[in-house]
Amino acid sequence: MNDRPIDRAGSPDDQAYSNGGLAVIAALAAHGVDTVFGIPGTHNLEFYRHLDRFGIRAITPRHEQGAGYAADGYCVVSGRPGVVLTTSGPGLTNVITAAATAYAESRPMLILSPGVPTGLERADVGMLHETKDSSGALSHLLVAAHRTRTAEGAAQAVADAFALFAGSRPGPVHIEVPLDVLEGGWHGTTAEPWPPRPRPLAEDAVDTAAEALADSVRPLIIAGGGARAASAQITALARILDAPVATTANGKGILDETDPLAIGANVRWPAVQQASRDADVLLVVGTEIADSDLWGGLIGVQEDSGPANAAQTVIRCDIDPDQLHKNLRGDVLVLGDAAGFADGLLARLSARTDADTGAAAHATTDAATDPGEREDGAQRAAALRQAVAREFDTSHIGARVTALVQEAAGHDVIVSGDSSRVTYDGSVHALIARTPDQLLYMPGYATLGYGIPAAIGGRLGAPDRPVVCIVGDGAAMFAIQEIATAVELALPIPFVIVDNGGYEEIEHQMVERGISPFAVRLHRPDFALLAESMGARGVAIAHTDLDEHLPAAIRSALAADGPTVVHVLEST
Ligand SMILES: Cc1ncc(C[n+]2csc(CCOP(=O)(O)OP(=O)(O)O)c2C)c(N)n1
Ligand SMILES: [Mg+2]
Repeated sequence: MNDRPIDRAGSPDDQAYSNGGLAVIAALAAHGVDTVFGIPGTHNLEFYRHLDRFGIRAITPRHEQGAGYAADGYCVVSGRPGVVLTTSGPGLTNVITAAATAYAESRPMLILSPGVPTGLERADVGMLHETKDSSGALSHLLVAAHRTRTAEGAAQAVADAFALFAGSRPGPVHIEVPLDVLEGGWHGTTAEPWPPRPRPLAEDAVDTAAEALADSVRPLIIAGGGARAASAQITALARILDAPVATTANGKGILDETDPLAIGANVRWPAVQQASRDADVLLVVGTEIADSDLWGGLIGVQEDSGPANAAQTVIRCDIDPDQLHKNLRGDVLVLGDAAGFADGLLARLSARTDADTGAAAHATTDAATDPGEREDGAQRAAALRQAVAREFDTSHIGARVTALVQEAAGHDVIVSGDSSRVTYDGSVHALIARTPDQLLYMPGYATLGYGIPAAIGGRLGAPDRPVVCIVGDGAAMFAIQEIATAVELALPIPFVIVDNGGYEEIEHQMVERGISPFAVRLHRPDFALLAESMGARGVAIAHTDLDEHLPAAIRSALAADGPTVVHVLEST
């Protein structure tokens, strides 16, 4: 059935349109939302009606999954939750994979949709877009899914979602506004402004953590996506402790990767995992240290490793109490926001340093806290970087393309990637991030079709920064239609598609299992021509000509008045 108009209550005057849609959009505006990603449909127009009045920009991707990933890219770059507006039924179910990605990566995403009218829940009457129980389905996949009963309740649900994003482990939230509520009257006022205060820290746990760190000889810091907003504090902590810092992929750039203490987003490599066991104090901030980051390895001294266990103190900080215990025991557990925790540690450690300096002047320094005993952090980090360099194949096309892109686009380039080898065997390690917003990626959910829309959202979130998408051919075909969105928005994004003729990683896995490869070699579209058909520029470069042609192609794409698809052809 095609979308068809529905009876709409109200007259053209503003008062008549003071409806549930207004309650929700006013609440978004009150929480600082100025951009929403979504596709309009018959049922969600009473959301759309009010956007302009609040100066909220509507971005229209070509598929709701693209809307979700663009919202995610926007969020990572801008630091503000991504908001997605779908219609009921298929619009909502189309965004589910992006929402599940936001859940896996702990990133805030607010999804708003209409739902069947009150009283028609599970009625199965054949209404347009009718879905058996959409908010029931989403409640199983998201952090929270609310089906509201009133316009006031819908506005409150928006405020609650922002409170959750600011005060808990972030993730996706869905608010379903029944059609009768969306289109029915509302006489309320706007919601509380964002953000609310972070939760207070347990001071005694911070004391214990500071003491352990002050006495440490070989400290190591592991920072994850939950510490992205604490980059300045983690940097200061690394300095005061002379401690090397390794990050997960989602934490990439928390410590400038050119810093002498930086090990990079390299927790996957055995040398770094061994260093995590050799450390006497391991400080783990904002990460569950997930297997999707460790590739089957382990971080830290595990419970069953015998006597060595006693030799290591593990300090963990997370905003989610459940995360504090995942994948590695913790000896000192700090529930709270990473920046607040790191500030608390810094205050205590610098007070101790001052006291020690004073004591040293009187020749009474306690040997156990003598910073002279601590191993040289920069030397340890340099040795680890060298060990990683031996393990990481810099000749892989993903590493080469990433290095050439960064050389051409500048050190502050934002790179979006996908579940392609060019990303996880390339950009994750080869990109040299100075700040924690330079890699748009989803290592946990590892879905295909993220990179193209995420780059669009990223560029919208940082209009003055160079944003480059680098993805495989398989990943590109999951979201190629979003090139048309970038054309409409006139975004000068180079979309580099590294084409190896199919699902190479899966082909390798088939070979490893003794399966003769099939279903993985794919027809190779002419991506440059396809781009041109959508109004973008298209360039093709043979992999043998990368050094010669890729930097110039990237530079001219970044200076263009719209997107460019750069088709890099590998021989197969
Ligand atoms: C939505 C989704 N479907 C299937 C997969 C399984 N999968 C993982 S990698 C991959 C191949 C991706 O191809 P491409 O982007 O060209 O990267 P390549 O492996 O060739 O480097 C596939 C099919 C997935 N991760 N996500
Ligand atoms: Mg491929």
